[in-house]
Amino acid sequence: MLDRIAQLEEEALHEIKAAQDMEALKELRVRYLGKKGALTALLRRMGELDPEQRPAAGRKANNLRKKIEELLGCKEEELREAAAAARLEEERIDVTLPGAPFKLGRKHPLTLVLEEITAIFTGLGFQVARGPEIESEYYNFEALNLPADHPARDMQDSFYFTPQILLRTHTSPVQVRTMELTAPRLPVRIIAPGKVYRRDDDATHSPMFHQVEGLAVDRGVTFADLKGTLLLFAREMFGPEQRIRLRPSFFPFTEPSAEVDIACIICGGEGCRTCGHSGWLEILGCGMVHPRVLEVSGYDPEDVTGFAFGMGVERIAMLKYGIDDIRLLFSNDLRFLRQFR
Ligand code: 2U9
Repeated sequence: MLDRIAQLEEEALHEIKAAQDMEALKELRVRYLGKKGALTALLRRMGELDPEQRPAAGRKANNLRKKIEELLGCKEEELREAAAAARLEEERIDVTLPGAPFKLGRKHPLTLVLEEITAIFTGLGFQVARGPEIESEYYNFEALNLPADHPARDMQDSFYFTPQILLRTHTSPVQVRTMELTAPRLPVRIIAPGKVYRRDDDATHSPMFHQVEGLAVDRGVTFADLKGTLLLFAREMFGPEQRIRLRPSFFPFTEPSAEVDIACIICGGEGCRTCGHSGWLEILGCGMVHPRVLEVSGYDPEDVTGFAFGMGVERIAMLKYGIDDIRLLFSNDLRFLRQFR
């Protein structure tokens, strides 16, 4: 009997060690420990032994059962780990491989131009001011010296919510609001970039477009300061050799007023189709802030003066990049948009 136990032990150890998978282990468990298993059969035959041999044989057989159970458990664990490791190896990710290419977007040409204009003026000490796109007729017209019978006030020319509330037609209300908050402190040096709205729609006009307006108020600000500032702007924007020309004009909110041209960037001033054979291209309007506008905004026109200017961002972008239809800027055609960096 003891020999048989020793033999079973050797067999079981060997077979468990050699088992390749869970299926084989299961089969071994049944073969040794199952109801009809070898060890079970052996235990049943204990009765055949002499009574004095039984305890020792029984202990041995029970120890072997425990040992086999332990070995099966260990082997099971071992097989499970090996299977998991194999699966990991199979699914291994090479983190050093280059990633899937990521398509970078780019800035809209209007954003590029707006940022460029902003950088030029912030470099001169102007601060960026903002305000609402839905405005009152007071800030949009009244405070800016646009009388009630001015054509810009016509229902046909602006977008009204009510007779008192409309989409701003320029960013000038921002400067009025800023002066109200700032007065009587000096100086005021701000630019107001943003969207504006007018009932216009053709190759060079869009019902929504962008302006950058500027305002400088202080004691002793002159027309020469205005001209110098705009010459510097033109040279930063269109090249260091740029020349500008000022022509008298009229705006209700400035006096005197002027329109500013640069030498044609296509022909250099020779005359071509782009400049209508004049050699000059209009880029912005400007003037000295009207005393009434200073006054309603909280400044004493006897004490301070100011200059102001306004430009359409779309117009600057169209000139700079040679774009002939404003609608290209708003139609989201990637073939067009991809050209700008
Ligand atoms: C305040 C006082 C004065 C802003 C100015 C212009 C001249 C001008 C146009 C350019 C093309 C509008 O986009 S456009 O159609 N603007 O010519 N704008 S002076 O003057 C101001 C603004 C605010 C308080």
